[in-house]
Amino acid sequence: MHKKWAILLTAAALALALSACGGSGSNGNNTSASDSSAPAATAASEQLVVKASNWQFDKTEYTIPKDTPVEIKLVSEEGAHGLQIKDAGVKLSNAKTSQIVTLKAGTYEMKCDIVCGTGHLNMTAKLIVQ
Ligand SMILES: [Cu+2]
Repeated sequence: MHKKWAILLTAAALALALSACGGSGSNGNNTSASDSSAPAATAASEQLVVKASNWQFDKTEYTIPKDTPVEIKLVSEEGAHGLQIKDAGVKLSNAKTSQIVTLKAGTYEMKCDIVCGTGHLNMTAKLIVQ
């Protein structure tokens, strides 16, 4: 319990410090900005796992439903690879392994966007949204 109070007091002190040096007169609500532990608001109803190795993705075609939030997840099983789906605005790597997208029906080109070795140019696949 003491820890909890200490955190609350620290937060209060921070809020005071921030408002003291603000001076803009705006009465902005900063509480949400400090709440980094909350999960992302958008929840994906489906997940697509794309596994990458030297030098291929685990499938040549992936299919996901249209107009549905889908979490696209890149798993690099071997080597360091990226996954780019340009028309979907998706860019994944070991630094950022998943992204939620809601796509319209169509066929999207997937490729590795990290120069990963001799087979790099072969690392392409199709994402079919239907
Ligand atoms: Cu590559």
